[in-house]
Amino acid sequence: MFTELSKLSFQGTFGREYVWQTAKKPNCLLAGTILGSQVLRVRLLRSSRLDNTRYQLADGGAGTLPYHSWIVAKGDEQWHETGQLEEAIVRSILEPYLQGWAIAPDALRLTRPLASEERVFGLGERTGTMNKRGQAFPIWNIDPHKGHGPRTVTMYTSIPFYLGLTLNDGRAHGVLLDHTGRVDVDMGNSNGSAASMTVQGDSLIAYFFTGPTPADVLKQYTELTGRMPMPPRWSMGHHQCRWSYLSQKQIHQIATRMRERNHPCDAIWLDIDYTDEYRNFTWNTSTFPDPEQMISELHAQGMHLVTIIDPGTKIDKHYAVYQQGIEHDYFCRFQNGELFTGTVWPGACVFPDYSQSRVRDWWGNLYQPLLQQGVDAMWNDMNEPAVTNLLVHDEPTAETKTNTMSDDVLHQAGREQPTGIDGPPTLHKFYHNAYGMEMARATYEGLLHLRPDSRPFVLTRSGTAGVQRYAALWTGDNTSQWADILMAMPMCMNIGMSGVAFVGVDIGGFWGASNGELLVRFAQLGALMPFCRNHNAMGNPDQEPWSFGEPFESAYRSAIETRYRLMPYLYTLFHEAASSGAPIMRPLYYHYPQDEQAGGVEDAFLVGESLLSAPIYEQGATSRSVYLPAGIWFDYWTGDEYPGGGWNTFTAPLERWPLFIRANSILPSGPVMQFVDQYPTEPLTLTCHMATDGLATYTLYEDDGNSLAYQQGASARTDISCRVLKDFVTVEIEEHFDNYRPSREEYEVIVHTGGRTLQKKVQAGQGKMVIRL
Ligand code: MIG
Repeated sequence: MFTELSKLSFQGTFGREYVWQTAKKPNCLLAGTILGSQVLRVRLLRSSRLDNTRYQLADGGAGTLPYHSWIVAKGDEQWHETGQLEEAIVRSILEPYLQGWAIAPDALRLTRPLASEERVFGLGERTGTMNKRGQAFPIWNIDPHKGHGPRTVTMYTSIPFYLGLTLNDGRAHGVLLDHTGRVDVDMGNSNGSAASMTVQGDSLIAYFFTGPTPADVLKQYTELTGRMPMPPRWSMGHHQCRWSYLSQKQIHQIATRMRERNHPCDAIWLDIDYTDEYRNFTWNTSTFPDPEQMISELHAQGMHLVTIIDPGTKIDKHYAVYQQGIEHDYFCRFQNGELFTGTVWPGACVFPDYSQSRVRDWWGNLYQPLLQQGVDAMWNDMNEPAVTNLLVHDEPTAETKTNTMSDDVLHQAGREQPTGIDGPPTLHKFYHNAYGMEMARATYEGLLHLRPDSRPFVLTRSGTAGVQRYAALWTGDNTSQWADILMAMPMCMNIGMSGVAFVGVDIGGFWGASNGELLVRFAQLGALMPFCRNHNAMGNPDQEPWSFGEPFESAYRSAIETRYRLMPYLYTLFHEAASSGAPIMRPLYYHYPQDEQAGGVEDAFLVGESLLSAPIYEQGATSRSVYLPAGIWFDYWTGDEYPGGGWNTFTAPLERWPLFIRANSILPSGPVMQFVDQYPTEPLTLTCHMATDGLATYTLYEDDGNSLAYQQGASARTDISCRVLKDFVTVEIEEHFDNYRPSREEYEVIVHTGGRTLQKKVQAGQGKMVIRL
């Protein structure tokens, strides 16, 4: 039974917060504040006292809020914009957000109105339709038994953030609950005009982002929860993974085949079977007798190696990681002090308590031997955490709370220093969704510490709001079936709209047998997803690019070659995500928020602002219908022009899929390479697709692709513009090289306009160039 808070009386300001109290018992407080000019926070406390102990932020910096947060990365003292607003004004801004708070004996709830035209996006990794309006589900990370389908209620990564978009006026706003326990979300399911989010416990903290565009909401949301740091360029290439490549010899064969058969590839991945009976940080020395030799051969081929590490630590008194963890008390325990154990691949396991910074530091340093042997990056799996002995009995549609750690494990966090860096000890029940993210954080911070001059690359399966600060995300165990190509699009678009730009699905599908046609269509989807990795489960037929012969092998290759050609464009988009939180893979409404039709498109996506990809997701299909928003669009393959603002059917023989370029845009591209850093991008091609009377501008971002120097501004920005006015076509290039100079001799400028193609080569490095074509 929930009682809505009413009869609020204003108590005054305490620090930055404006505090209201309920008149009746039970006494509660609502404390609100404005951060920046478009971010607000209101928190409900089941208490008549405002707790004002300081806390520490996820990035280790000091904050001024009186509570601890795993999600938030920017403390109150770092928001400057509001200045000196008058008290009465602040109160009037906050007042609309004081409605809809309710309390029950063991739960708290926030209810926000849903406008009649409002659609609901975001909410992290979920199957089903992109618009979540009308649905109810829990936010609770689990490993769904045997993959996921349209009815899976919750998955590995859930994010308590939604973006509301009213299509009639194109306005967007966002709501985040700063909560890592279970959240029961109801987006207009039980009451069509209300969105509610319910948590257990004594405190409910919500942030509101005022938009008004989808891009503004993402900017505001990621200013609070953090942004992806630039990953190494090689991680944007094509990856080949398998559960499992079983030997050093096999790794050598796969890498060599990639090169011999000209399949661009930047990394090979080792799944759990490289280890000594699933002990983390060990090798099976009979199948991998000389990892260093293996890795140096890979490096000589321009390949990288990524290894998997799970949290489950084998209980084995002869195993050093177990010994150290026991000696220093690094593993999770119940409140009564008993160790939490669960069965995973190695058999009975204990689990590191990543809520403690001393445990994260320890775990981070455990990667040292692997890095010394040359391993390039890490893959964290099973970090919901998944406990498989329970998984067997799990019925994911009915039960979402099993197959993971027990609610009453007590994470020690800051232990006897609750106001220190990690905050106070927390029950698993309230920490659960942060477990995977904090493991990824331990990995990311460990890699950064051990290799301070290189950008870490970490892939995680589990996470929550803010995980983008530490890792890229893949969507776990999909299936080799047509429905999964379609399902990937709304899922990944919503993940991108939840602040996690670096995302992808297993190309070819994980469970079940793939086939040539399905694999090719999967590769065409993955070719323009931010993360591009082929992965397959044990026991299935092989699905490497060559596995099904011709014509599939060539079609796979050409999809991936398209990605490599567009690498300058993708790289610039990664930088945009790192600096403003913009997704790379974008729903159409992101750029066309007032377009009713665009708002409903779930089977196509924008890559940045200029490309629209519409993968094939039906067996045997050689055409499909595509919605093109208003404007003119150019077919990527043929250069044909199409008017937007409606649906059209486009052909798609096996080796192609519908892919379009928006008119009045500039697309940078380079030659195909076998791995991203094989050569400098030479020549850099700037293709301008222009209306007969048009203007396009673009800024290309480049840097060294691997070091952290970009954080000190070592980068190249090249401003390009193209103007077409009847017969006059002018392209301007202006280079800004700031402690980084791309090695380049020339630009190739191509302009498509009014059925003509104009072309010129220009010497690079002249600073500013005006080119008339
Ligand atoms: O229970 O490590 O999602 O990508 O290949 C399966 C084996 C455990 C699940 C991951 C998958 C990986 C597999 N893992």
